[in-house]
Amino acid sequence: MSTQRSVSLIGAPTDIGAGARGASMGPEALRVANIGPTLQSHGVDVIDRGNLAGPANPWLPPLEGYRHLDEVVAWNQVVHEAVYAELQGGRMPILLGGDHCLGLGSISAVARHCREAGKKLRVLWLDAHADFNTSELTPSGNIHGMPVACLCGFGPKELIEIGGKVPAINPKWIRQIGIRSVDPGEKRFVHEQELEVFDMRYIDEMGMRHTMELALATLDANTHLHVSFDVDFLDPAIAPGVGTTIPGGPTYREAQLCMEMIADTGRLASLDVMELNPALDVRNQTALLAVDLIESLFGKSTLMRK
Ligand SMILES: [Mn+2]
Repeated sequence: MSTQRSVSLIGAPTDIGAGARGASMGPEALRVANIGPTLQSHGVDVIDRGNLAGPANPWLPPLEGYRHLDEVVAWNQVVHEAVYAELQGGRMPILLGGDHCLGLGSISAVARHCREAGKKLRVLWLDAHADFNTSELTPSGNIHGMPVACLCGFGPKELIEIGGKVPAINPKWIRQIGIRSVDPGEKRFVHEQELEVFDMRYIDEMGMRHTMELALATLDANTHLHVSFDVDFLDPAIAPGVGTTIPGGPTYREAQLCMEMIADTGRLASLDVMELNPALDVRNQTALLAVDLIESLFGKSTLMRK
């Protein structure tokens, strides 16, 4: 069993859904950190599709609970089409974000592909935040805090309908890992919708190994595994280059174990690498770390395993 060996890199250079500027530079920072050649060195066939294009960031205040809604819709549509096209072509899309609002375009495309191919879908959401806000619950109006809610059918019509089925996914297909910052109203909604959340308290008490065993349980040969990796998942001590750092995230070793256990399933079929913000990084260290972790997702292992 091995992870797909044909990969397409898709850059989405925008910070349209974020509360800080700079994630628009994420794709280039990942390229500077050698994401393509690094995957190639593990025998992966890599095509870099370059960057998608979409509207500029007008940097306006929220309107009726949403910031930049029209532009967020436009970006998610192009992301959806690009990710869907790669899956149809039998390649694994790796979305280089870009802020996490684009997880909607990406995962709605994955869900559409799975519906048509008769596959089951499991989504691992690695993040400090649940990203389960709605316009009524959000304190900020930043849509990068809403993609999971939108995927589950809660959000503006133009967004939740991307992909042609509402809801795009069932909350039962999601496992959230690393969560440590949830707004009060959002917390109630997470419980109401019965999202399966392995928060940092759970990881502290039970360990990353047990967490990942549960998050990856019941995958079978017909399961498409999608990983949506928000770089703010990581502890800010090792990953300063994000706009929404929250203390108390997974350490380097915990993050590696998380990625290695995903790799061991052999089921990884699509990936988002989101919220990397080079404007806040230190000598590209967060991009280099992200690439190091992605290598582990593709089966780089420490020396004792053959
Ligand atoms: Mn996120």
